[in-house]
Amino acid sequence: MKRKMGFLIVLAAALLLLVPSLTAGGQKDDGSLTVGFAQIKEDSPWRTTETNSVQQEAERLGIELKLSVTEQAGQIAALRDFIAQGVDGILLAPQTRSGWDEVLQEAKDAGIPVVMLDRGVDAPESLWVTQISSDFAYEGRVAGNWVAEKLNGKGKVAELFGDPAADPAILRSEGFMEVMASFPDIEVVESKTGEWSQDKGRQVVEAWLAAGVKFDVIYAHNDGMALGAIDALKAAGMDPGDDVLIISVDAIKAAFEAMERGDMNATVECSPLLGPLGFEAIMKTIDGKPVDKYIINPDGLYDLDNYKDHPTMGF
Ligand code: GZL
Repeated sequence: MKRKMGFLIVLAAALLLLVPSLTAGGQKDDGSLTVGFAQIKEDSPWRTTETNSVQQEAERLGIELKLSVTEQAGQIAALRDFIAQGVDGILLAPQTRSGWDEVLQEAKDAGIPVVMLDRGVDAPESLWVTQISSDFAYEGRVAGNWVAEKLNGKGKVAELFGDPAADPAILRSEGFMEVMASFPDIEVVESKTGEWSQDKGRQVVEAWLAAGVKFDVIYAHNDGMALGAIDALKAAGMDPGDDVLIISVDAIKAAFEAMERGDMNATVECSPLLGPLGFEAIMKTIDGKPVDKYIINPDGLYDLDNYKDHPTMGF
């Protein structure tokens, strides 16, 4: 009987030693961190560059990165999975502005800091640490002022909208229209979503051309849709960059190549290199240090006069 009791005591002690390493989520015995990143499923060079920035920074810092790439519904499920795993922090690139309150509350209740990467949400500021992004309304105003100058205050503009539910699209349009309001002789004749994609952007412009819509400028909320517009104008025998001016946002390499060919006229920079800032915000929060609620990346406009000045000729 005594031998049996002794065995049970040894077994219990061994289990107690094992339990912490089996039950802790991201908390590693060596003190290293585990961070979940809920990225948007989107086939775009901008999005790929952002993901690479996060992965490279995680590797540099020795942080275990759990990457999920899905549409918004999948992003909510990914956050719940990260919470269940007990990660130390979450990076979220929110596909849309709304729908986050409940899961962000769950993360807060679990004591897990959430950093918004490259877009904003309409959830209460108390539920997330910081938003790290460009100032999208400013980008829209920069584009609007460029258009007003190139048109000498008179002409027709067609707008290729991003995802109407997404923060950058909503604000890039608001900023642009704010400037257009000061130019009564500039008419925005069309505004339609190209869903951030080159293929859909091409389809939208093809339909405008087929319907006989006339415009002097296309303002696209991202370079992908602008490249689609270029495809459509060329297929119609037109000369993009001359017959129709093209301005967009993102400053991806393909936009600089299009400017080099004379197919495109301008792009407003929107840096995807957000990994370092994202992890810095998480680590400062874990260390109890203050983090600004909005960390805004500065943007510049690159057109045919200065595109060669960009340090990397695009992202
Ligand atoms: C902006 C980012 C946008 C890019 C688009 O921070 O969210 O998402 O401008 C992409 O190219 O769809």
